[in-house]
Amino acid sequence: MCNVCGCGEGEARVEGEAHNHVHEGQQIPWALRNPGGNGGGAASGRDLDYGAGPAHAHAPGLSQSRMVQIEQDVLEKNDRYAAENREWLSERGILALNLVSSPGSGKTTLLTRTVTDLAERYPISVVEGDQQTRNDAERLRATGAATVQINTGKGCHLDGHMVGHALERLQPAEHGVVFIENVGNLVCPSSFDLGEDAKVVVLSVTEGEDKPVKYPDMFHRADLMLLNKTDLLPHLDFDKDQCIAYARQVNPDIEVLEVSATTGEGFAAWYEWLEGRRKGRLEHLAGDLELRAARLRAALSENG
Ligand SMILES: Nc1nc2c(ncn2[C@@H]2O[C@H](COP(=O)(O)OP(=O)(O)OP(=O)(O)O)[C@@H](O)[C@H]2O)c(=O)[nH]1
Ligand SMILES: [Zn+2]
Ligand SMILES: [Zn+2]
Ligand SMILES: [Zn+2]
Repeated sequence: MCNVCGCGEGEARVEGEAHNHVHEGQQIPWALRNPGGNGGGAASGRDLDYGAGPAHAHAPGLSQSRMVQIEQDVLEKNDRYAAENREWLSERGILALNLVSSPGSGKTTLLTRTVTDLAERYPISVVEGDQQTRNDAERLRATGAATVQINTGKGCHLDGHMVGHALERLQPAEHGVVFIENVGNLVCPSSFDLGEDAKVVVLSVTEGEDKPVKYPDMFHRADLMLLNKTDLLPHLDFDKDQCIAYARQVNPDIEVLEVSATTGEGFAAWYEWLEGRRKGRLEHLAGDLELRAARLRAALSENG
């Protein structure tokens, strides 16, 4: 995992931002600072299994226990930023969805269509994550949606800190929806909470039906799987039922919708899912505010 080997450190840039403050403990490269210990890879038979041991990972020169410690530190720090984002979004009644997938599954195509179709219904803005280029942000901006690009450099996922800065720049409208397009990668983005309400994993039918069991963490943590590029099914040997069964094997609660981002097939159900989530978020906020108002009234009447 990159939070052990350090590949995610040091190069992220939020578009338009001179990031000149230093957060506590940010000057890592962890792996370089703490050499020593044995590499923890274990091989059995003819296979090489670098996921064996308590860290489920391998980094040359680091023991398994040291890797577990490093990972815990990184993730704890991330979780604090994510919690701040969550609170910030929740106070404003904003629904935030984290779109994750391997590269090229169709996230940007799906978002472009979604943002265009729903622009009249509620305010939508987008945080675009990529290692390099502003291409996706430009595709989104062409629809009129407010968009901030985050380039992660060598990093292979967005983290809570980057997204916090992107939200500050974006200033998304209250009661709206923020889509976060994560870096195309089925592994690392699964570990980093961004403060989102839900993870939506986009899997395209050209990738093969066994992805949910090959990369289980991502599917385990997702609330919804969008099975994209269904327009190509007639040309492929893709076992859709097996794919869905694999997804449910790693996550019995995962919801599944079949869509085609190029034709728009299946999008009505996706919009219904979104609307349901947004209502849930707003009802939750309304409930909290009613409770708060009741407490204020009680305090007022106590004061006579
Ligand atoms: N046939 C078909 N092609 C699609 C569909 N959705 C996306 N594509 C194509 O798949 C390619 C990749 O789409 P993108 O939307 O750029 O994918 P992405 O997930 O944003 O890619 P990254 O940001 O690089 O991870 C493009 O050529 C799209 O036109 C679909 O539903 N059907
Ligand atoms: Zn990584
Ligand atoms: Zn994209
Ligand atoms: Zn910062």
